[in-house]
Amino acid sequence: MTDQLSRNERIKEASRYLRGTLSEGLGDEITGSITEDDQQLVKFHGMYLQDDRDLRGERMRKKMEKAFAFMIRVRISGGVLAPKQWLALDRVARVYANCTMRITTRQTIQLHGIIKFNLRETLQAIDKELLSTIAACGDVNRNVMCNPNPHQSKAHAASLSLARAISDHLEPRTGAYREIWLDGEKIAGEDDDKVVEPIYGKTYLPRKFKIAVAVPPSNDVDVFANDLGFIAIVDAKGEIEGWNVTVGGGLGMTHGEPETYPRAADVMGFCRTEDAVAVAEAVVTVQRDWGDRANRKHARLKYTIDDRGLDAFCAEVERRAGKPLESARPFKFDSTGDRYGWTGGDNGREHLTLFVENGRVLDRAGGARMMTALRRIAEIHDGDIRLTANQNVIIANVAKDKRAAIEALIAEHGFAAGVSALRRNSMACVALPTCGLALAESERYLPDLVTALEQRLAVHDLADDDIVIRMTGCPNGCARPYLAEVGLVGKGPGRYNLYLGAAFDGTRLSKLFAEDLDNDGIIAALDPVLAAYAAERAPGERLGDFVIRAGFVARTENGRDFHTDAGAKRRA
Ligand code: SRM
Ligand code: SF4
Repeated sequence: MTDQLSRNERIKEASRYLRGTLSEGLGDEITGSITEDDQQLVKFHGMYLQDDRDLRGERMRKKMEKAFAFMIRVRISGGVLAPKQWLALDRVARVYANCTMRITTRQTIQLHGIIKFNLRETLQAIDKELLSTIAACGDVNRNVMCNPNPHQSKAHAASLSLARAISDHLEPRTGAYREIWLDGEKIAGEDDDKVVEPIYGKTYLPRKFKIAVAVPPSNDVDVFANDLGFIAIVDAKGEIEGWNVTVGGGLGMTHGEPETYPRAADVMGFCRTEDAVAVAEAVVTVQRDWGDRANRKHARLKYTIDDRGLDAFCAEVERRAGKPLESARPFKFDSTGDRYGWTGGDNGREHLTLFVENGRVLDRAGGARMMTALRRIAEIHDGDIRLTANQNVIIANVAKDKRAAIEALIAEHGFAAGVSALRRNSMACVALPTCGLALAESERYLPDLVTALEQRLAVHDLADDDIVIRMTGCPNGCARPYLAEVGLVGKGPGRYNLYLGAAFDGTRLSKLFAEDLDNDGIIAALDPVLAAYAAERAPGERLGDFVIRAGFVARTENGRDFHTDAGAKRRA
């Protein structure tokens, strides 16, 4: 069997718990890069080696090394930061990175453009504020997401504490992070699996692993996109009764390879709060032992479950957790979006959700200066700052006497203006120029496409309708396009596949509607659909439901039927 293992398995096995030759590579002054094996290992430390793809051609012509720099992703369970922590990340972004902060679709912050020689200082500055980047990437459990909505204070507090408990429990224990990036101190006796990594072992998981905690009616964490999810079941008094457990979500696929597909998670059962961490560990260890370690394209939990069957998987989880799951309880989601503007909480404090287009926090030349505004808000704010899975920011738990000052800062820095319904429901992944896997633009293009679509929506009298639109630069699905009512997925430079028919509440995946479209092609393909929606929809019917009823696309039930399209599509 061993000779079938993927290359990454060998790298992990030989790495001495994620050390590899990272320390030596950091000291190599000849290059801004690190070795190929270390590029895989450094992900477990929350970093990716990238290069500026806008500069590739020019540097190649000049026979220069690529413009290498690192992206680092911070580990922030549930997306909650103290203002001091925000200020530290803001400073690091301005001193060591590219003067922007990027709120991600998993409630954390990425900093781009950090050169190798500044990595240690950057991570030390982050560590000082009790934050780290360990396991923000890599074949381990990542940042655990959690509903950030502070107006349901009790349920939110319980879900945040579960997210943190799971995150802490599943954090890698290796001393490599501290040793390489922080104080250089070697931990004695790091050679016994059971001591060093009791949950993961030497080779960690077969692939990345993602967990989210949702609090209905909001599915703002897109719980069904996660390997493992917990859905809060809340009683009439707002107390948590326990959690429905979901398994097997994941969105990545490869164009032209139908054996890869996005999949929405199944609801597996219900557990009590006191058992939830044990259930999480059991799910993780079954995937550790049953997941495919030969083919990384088939290594996510979604494939393990489809190969073995949900019943067999559930039985093994129950055996390892030492307790059967109860039957799942009824729940209902109503949307995946954020509630913008001010909301009140159970605790008398107020919360302000601000739209951040595609999560990019920066000062725009001649435009809104969001980075400065948020810094100045963090300087006076004594509540917390929450990141949403829709790439937005919440100034949470604002004391009554601070509200006016916060509003004044927002107005002063020019981002008080409202945005259209389509834009506030839009999300794009990073893509070019930093993402090495991008086939097309995303973050730099979606805002313009939205502007063009706003005009078409106005013509059809749909300007005020909430329609979820998401774009990615490749089929990996980082902005969760297959769970958007309108999903656009990069196919090649300037070309996109168009997916329709996902549910507004994030419970159903979409279906391919049209392929290989350029900007005009996207508008031409969508316009008749929007016209039909305006003319024929039933009261309250969402676009994602309408396109199925009207015959534009077939319904996707889960994942294996994602690439099948029963019946001819309706054309206008
Ligand atoms: Fe992602 C890889 C960015 C959320 C599925 N993702 C990448 C990399 C690291 C590219 C790489 O491997 O070299 C991208 C870095 C771009 C850059 O320059 O910053 C990247 N992913 C992102 C972020 C920043 C998108 C964003 O615009 O916010 C999100 C960071 C989340 C975080 O804070 O942890 C991000 N990625 C997601 C999601 C959404 C989610 O988790 O809810 C998905 C789909 C869900 C899933 O995992 O199935 C996602 N990313 C992927 C995949 C495909 C995985 C698969 O199973 O096939 C890859 C490629 C891979 O792993 O091989 C990938
Ligand atoms: Fe990069 Fe593709 Fe993810 Fe976009 S979806 S950030 S292009 S890996």
